[in-house]
Amino acid sequence: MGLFSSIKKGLKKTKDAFLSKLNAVFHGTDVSSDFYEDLECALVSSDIGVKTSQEIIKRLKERLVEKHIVRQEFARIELKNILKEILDEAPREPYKFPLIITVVGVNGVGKTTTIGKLAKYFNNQNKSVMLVAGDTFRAGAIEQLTEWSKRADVKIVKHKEGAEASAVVFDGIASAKAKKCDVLIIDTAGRLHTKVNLMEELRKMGRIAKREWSEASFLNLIVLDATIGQNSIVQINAFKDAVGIDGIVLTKLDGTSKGGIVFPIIQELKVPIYYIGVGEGVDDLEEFDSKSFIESII
Ligand SMILES: Nc1nc2c(ncn2[C@@H]2O[C@H](COP(=O)(O)OP(=O)(O)OP(=O)(O)O)[C@@H](O)[C@H]2O)c(=O)[nH]1
Ligand SMILES: [Mg+2]
Repeated sequence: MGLFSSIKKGLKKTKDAFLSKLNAVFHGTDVSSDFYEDLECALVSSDIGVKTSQEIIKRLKERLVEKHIVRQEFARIELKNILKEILDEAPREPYKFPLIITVVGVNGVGKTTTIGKLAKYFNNQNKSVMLVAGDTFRAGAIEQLTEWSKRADVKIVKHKEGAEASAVVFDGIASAKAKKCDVLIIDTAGRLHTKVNLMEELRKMGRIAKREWSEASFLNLIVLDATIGQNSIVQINAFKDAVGIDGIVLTKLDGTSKGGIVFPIIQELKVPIYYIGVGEGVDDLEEFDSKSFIESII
């Protein structure tokens, strides 16, 4: 499937919900006094959050005055432009190799699946990839990552269940350096952002990685389940404070109408979204692109 059609398919539920709310607001000819209030309600109920919805309304009001717009059809075009501008406020950094990606997040959000997809994504770009089975805690986690390594046809470094996660990272880096890998992707156990000792374990993994491969570039990606909506903001802030977050992967967009969550994530936190997950298969990962995202929902 082409890039655009795959994103469209993944965002269909978000689009259907968003459009029906917008159509209920943009039903007249001119922008009336109730218009902004109705629009704010539509935005807030589309998971855009109060703060970002108010910011969008503020910008829209200014824009319409500036351009002398009164017709709803033109206001709608301006709204689309503003939504796109917001998504461009936290751009992704280009990759530098060798690259160590540590994938973190709460339980069950799609970390391991995303790693499988990322492995295939880099492999397709002729990068040499190695996975590190840093989730030594959950039963079956190592086998699950091993399966993904086979599916994506990449190398994996693993220890036994119960081993110390930092020790696996240490070995993974030694092996990746020896084999001159371009990308090392570290799986981590799911953890509630409120668990202080587990956050300390993540920090330790990060310290070891930096010490052992100081020439590499580092990317901490948090995986978020899009179906949880507003709670994503809380999770990002907690992981950001504990280990630092460079970017986001938003998974399970295919199963939810809550895709509007990307707006407050970017507008309020200024953390870039790197990828979106639009299914359970190895190819169901797309680079986040503001233009195709907007075109897919509005
Ligand atoms: N529909 C859909 N399902 C997904 C997506 N990404 C992951 N999943 C599913 O989410 C479930 C959990 O995925 P995992 O990759 O095991 O999640 P995890 O974060 O590694 O889980 P823990 O290691 O237990 O914390 C699996 O059933 C995946 O197939 C996605 O983009 N879309
Ligand atoms: Mg996992």
